[in-house]
Amino acid sequence: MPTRSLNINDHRLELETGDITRQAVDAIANAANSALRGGGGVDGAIHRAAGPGLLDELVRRYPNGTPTGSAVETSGHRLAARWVLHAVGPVWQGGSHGEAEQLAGAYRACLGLCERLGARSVAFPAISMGIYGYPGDQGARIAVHTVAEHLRGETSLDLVRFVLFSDETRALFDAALDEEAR
Ligand code: AR6
Repeated sequence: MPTRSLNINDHRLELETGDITRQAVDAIANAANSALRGGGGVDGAIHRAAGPGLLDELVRRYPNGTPTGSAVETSGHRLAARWVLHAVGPVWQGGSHGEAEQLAGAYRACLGLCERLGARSVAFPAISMGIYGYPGDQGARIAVHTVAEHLRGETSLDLVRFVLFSDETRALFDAALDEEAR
């Protein structure tokens, strides 16, 4: 599927189908867990591509991990990206346990790190929408809306790209972008 984009105040919000570990952007976000010690899904793929230095840095800098709804940064090690933003989305528990606010918080924490680091471009996976079981339509809507709101404000970011791993997930983000552009 071709890349799609929406311009917001001269900043670009893009949707792409692919593998986030191959992105040549300033920062890529990781869908991590609170322990920050690696895992499956996109977390496993990022650790494999970055090499063992990534886990070493996490252990050294974040011995206690980070709470759900927050994010921390490391360098990109062997990745093309300069930074990895390790975001912890919520495990879906039915929707009445603060999941929506935690998911938005995970995206916002990464966007805040980008501002602090001076990143001009960042790529996100569909946080919580795999192993953590977040319903796709709601998860995509929160992701796109949280980023769009951020790009409407003061920002150092020129580009925010969602890199979706399957056509199914991509379709959910396409629908969310349609809604946001209305
Ligand atoms: N590039 C882009 N997206 C990917 C890639 C990739 N290389 N690989 C998978 N995805 P998940 P979660 C998609 O399960 O739901 C780990 O064990 C995937 O298809 O990776 O937040 C962590 O350590 C899905 O759409 O993350 C945590 O314990 C999306 O990335 C837990 O999983 C997120 O799926 C986090 O679960």
